[in-house]
Amino acid sequence: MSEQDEKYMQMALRLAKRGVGKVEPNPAVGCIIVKGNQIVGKGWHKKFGEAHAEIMALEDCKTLSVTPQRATMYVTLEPCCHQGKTAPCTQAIIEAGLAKVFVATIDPSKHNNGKGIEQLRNAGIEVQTGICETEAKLLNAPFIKFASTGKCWTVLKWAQSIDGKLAYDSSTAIPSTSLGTGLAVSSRAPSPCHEGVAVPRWISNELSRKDAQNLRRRVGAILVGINTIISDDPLLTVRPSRANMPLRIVLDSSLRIPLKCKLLRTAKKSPVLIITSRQALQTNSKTADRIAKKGAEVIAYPDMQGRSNLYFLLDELARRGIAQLLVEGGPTVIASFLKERFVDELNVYICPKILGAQGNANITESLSELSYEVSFRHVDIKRFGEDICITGFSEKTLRELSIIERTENEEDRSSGPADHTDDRAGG
Ligand code: AOF
Ligand code: ZN
Repeated sequence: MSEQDEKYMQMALRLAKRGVGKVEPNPAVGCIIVKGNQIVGKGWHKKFGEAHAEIMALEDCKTLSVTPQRATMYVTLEPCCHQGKTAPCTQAIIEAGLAKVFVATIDPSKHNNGKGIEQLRNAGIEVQTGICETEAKLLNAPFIKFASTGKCWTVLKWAQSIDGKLAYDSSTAIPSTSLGTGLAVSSRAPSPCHEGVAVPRWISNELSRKDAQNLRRRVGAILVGINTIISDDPLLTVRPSRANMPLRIVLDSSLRIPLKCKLLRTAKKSPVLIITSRQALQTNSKTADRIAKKGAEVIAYPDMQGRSNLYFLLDELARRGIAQLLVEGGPTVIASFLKERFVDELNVYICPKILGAQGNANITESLSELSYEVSFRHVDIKRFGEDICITGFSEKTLRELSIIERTENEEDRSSGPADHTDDRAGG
């Protein structure tokens, strides 16, 4: 594999990225076709349900009036060999008469998982795998997790002040100079749910909030705790809207959700799921009926026998085929996901403000009982005006998915009890 091959695959990866936020729960895939040192076709999977990257690239060859016969293909994911919403890509590649295919990484789906590569090889096409493999796996890590384990990829997202506050304190007066109004107070957003709230006050700036919208575009469900609904009254929708809107989930163990909140007012247009306790469902059955009439679904946790309710939630999401979940707060909910180690990806917006007593919902306090460290890898830092956003993947997840290598300790554990007879560290 040459430097040039790697360059072409990097190009294909850049094309693939254009599909993020539009193709999910499918993977984002890019493809380049090269003939005689010239790029003759480019393609990427543009939208869920539409043509795959390879088909787009083969079609693209027509614009240059070049036949892809005897050409080389660089594709970021193993070509599919099944009839899905579209016809198998392997068939199209074989029929087009390509000589060689470079594949960055395997598609671990049941319908593929090496079978696509095998089909190409059986047809006499040379296939080389593993080029830019880590980048390709990172790009589709949520897809890889769901396809190989059936479990949903969990993204935790919050915006905080430098002193760790996720919201403004609604009982604190603010100076008129900062908002141009008298004593108007609110938390992160304007809230018609309760009296006395008039002015939107966000922790993060508009650019950060726009970026957070991109996260929502990727996922099948967005989750918040009931306190976030009561204090912020968020809509939790994707704007501009898309055909299959993410499921909006509220963890509300006592059924405290205000019937007039934005979420319930829009439940008929965009699905809402309220998860509560069995006790609340029994004692407030009329409230549950009213919520259901608004178009929301209400379900109760089963008896978890001491295990966290989040196990039920994640099983339920898997059952519904939801591949990615975005957890948007507040601090109690975020901490409960971290306590159970249910985090695959992190997005934290840090805003240049120290809120002191004007701040509320302190993430640092909620996390103070976490008994272990959670580490993130492949970290990136982006700037949005004067806000910054730190993103990263859970180290544990990346190891479990073999995206990064397991440590020696982990390998010891998986190959049985460690033999300490030659322990030179001396224990
Ligand atoms: C490819 N190239 O660009 C993508 C692939 O329902 P369909 O027909 O869109 O098939 C979706 C499945 O195809 C998806 O689960 C994954 O296994 C594979 N995605 N394969 O050859 C592509 N997006
Ligand atoms: Zn395909």
